[in-house]
Amino acid sequence: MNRRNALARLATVALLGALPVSAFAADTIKIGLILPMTGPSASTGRQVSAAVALYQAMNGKTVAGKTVEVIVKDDTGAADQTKRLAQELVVNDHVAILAGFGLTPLALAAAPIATQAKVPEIVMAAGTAIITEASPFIVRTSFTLPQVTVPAAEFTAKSGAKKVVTLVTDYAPGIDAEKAFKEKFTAEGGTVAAELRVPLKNPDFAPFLQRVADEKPDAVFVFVPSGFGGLFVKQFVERGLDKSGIKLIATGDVLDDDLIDQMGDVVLGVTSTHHYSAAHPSPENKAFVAAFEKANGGQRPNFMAVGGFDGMALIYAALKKTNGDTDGVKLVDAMKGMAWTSPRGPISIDPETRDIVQNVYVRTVEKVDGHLYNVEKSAFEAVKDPVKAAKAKK
Ligand code: VNL
Repeated sequence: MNRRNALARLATVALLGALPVSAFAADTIKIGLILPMTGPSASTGRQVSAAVALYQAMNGKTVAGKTVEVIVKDDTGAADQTKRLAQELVVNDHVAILAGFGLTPLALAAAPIATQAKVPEIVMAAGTAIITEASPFIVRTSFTLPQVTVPAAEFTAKSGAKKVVTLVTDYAPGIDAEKAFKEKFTAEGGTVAAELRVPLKNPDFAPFLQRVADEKPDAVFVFVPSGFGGLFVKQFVERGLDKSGIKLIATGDVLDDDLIDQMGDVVLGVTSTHHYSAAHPSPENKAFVAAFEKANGGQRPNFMAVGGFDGMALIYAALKKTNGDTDGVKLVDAMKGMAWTSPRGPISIDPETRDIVQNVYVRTVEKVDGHLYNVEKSAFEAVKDPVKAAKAKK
């Protein structure tokens, strides 16, 4: 550590309000993995942490001659906890990297810590477009809602639907999806007749589904976060909407691989758009799914798992490139422009925005060997987050 770095670190420690402790153990690189391991989004924590563990089981725990140690912390889905844990991990545990972040408010809560401490924040799960703008140390391996929603709006318009109702969970990623859908669908000549927002906490979809039925649109476009799709589909069926002639079109969050096989045949034929399906037909994905299922009692990996797996791939590749140097600026620089083949297909990190560039697939629910899967039918290739792409053009 040179003098300037040492001073910067002391200043950071002072800022964060803690006592300076011993210097880094140079042969161990620590990653603080902050996730909702309990609470309503526990499935996301379980998927991401299992995939991170699988990455290390498949690729070893050593990079550039150093041992990579992952410290998992449960923020229960509460942003004040995320912030406190990020601070503790930086100050007390001297983590070189913060990772995880199951929901948008949690990713945003850690951003000031990443900036102050100059520690990379790898967002493996959350999906609101603006997240990467909250700190120059944020790099994302999940997706953005506008990225997967614009193709859904295009598909909906091409399918001949003229009048649509949108139904989203009422927080940042839902609003992102609602806006992206409306902008693209109206540009294609369609009309959005109603924009319905369902509370994030303890959602009851019934009154909103009644509104959908009353509007009699050609289709309903839906986003709910991972873990909530089962309840949505159950209430959709209870209200008889599966027999109403109103076409269901969703982001892949709704037909999550974690839950889809329990949803029943009512979802057969439903179209969604997303960046990952466990049915993605590539050798990389077949190996990933088989290893994940083997390590997790048959549990299928979902898009959250792939975000965690690729986040680790990115961290390992960056550490290789810096030859084990954990300087945050050097690590983020190493990550910019990185490109590789993920279980989801080809991906890269946009060097301008630090956001992920990836294929977005149009999928239909089908039965494969007696189980429900989102089977990919076509792809929009190398899609950037459209919100930041539009800003860059101005
Ligand atoms: C978010 C976006 C969370 C999409 C999700 O599941 C999801 C988020 C927990 O940004 O909060 O499927």
